[in-house]
Amino acid sequence: MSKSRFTPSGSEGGLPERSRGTRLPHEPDGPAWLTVNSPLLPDADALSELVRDILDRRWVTNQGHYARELEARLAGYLQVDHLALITNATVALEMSFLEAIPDGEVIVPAYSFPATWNLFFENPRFKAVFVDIGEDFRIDPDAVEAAITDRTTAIVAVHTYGFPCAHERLRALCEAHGLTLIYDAAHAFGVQLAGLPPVASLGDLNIFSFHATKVYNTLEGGAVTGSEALVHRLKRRRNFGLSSEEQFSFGTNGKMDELRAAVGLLNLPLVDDAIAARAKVSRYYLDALHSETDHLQLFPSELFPHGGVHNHAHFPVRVRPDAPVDRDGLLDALKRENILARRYFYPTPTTSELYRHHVAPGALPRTRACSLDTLCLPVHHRMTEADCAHVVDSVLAVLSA
Ligand code: T4K
Repeated sequence: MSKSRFTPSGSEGGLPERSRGTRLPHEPDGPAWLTVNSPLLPDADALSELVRDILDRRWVTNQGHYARELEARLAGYLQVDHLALITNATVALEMSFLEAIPDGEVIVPAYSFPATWNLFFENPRFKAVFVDIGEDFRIDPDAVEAAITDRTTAIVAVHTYGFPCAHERLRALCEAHGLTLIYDAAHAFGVQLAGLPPVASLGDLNIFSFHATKVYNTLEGGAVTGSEALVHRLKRRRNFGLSSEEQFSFGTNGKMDELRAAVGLLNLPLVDDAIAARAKVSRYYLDALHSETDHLQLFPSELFPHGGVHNHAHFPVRVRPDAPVDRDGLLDALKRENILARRYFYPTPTTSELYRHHVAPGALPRTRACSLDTLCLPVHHRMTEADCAHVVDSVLAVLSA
């Protein structure tokens, strides 16, 4: 019996088997789940060979052979001249904010992962000004414009789910008001919109996550792209601020070790096939769920942008108010079928006690709505057609109840 995967070389015909699923670390003897994501991993023998070489060299971190090689190859893949590899995207964001944003107010969407804004609350140099998103999850440029004051120093925008922001509007606002533009591109590896430069070269700085749950990963990891001068300063900052044995400025430890760089090098040639496999999952869902648009809002033109390249990092759906269940009802029903969808992003500052002093009651209505009605369905390169059918059948069973 064939066990085809959604890989370019695999046969797609007749897919009776489901993939084996994932056991969660806190449920070692529990069921295998069809998870929202699954890490892209290299061949074990190929990795062992690189691990042996790293051990032979006895140089295991601090800009070693593999980290330098990966930095060069990623710059090529993302079509930029300057890239710094960082230990994870959270540290990369924090370093970028400290290095590139003057003291003042920073406009940032409340609909994101806490890594996007946490530093602004813990560092007195900054004040976060939350703004709302549009119906398509991306920061609303009109809300940004309305939030600019003479204390504003930067806009931090997020290419949520890999859907690129309204870049031309944001860039024009930054130029008009002298602001720094930083993109949290954690979800946007390899994305490109028709008529625009690659996503890695849109912002003054662009931060990517290479966490295991991302389209491309180094287990944990991240990178920053930007101008030669800024990337140079960030390379110094990731090494405690040291520029020589005797000279230092402010910094942290943001380096990537050789083992993770080796994983990254082996994963890079696999990523295009993985994205193609993800695209097939998206296409399957869109085709199978399009008759349910009274109950679910889908995002076909964001997932398959005309003339552009998307990476299928996530497959978000919004559960409409007149659906027979709400978002959490759908989440629970899928769990009963061993499908682990995720509420990215929930909570947000509109639904979390922690930020109650920073969000006025009733403010940011679209952020609040999306955090309560959005669910990300499983999408990853290991899913079989039978996995997709299981998800779709489970969703339809709930919606037609
Ligand atoms: N900016 C944005 C917009 C972000 O979304 C993120 C992170 C960041 C910045 C910061 O990036 P990093 O500092 O992490 O580089 C995950 C990730 O940990 C996080 O990276 C990600 N965004 C966030 C949206 O999701 P959880 O709590 O959902 O992860 P977890 O452990 O529940 O994993 C999700 C699913 O993935 C599991 O159900 C199964 C699968 N999985 C996960 C891991 C770790 C595996 O199959 N194998 C694994 O090893 O946070």
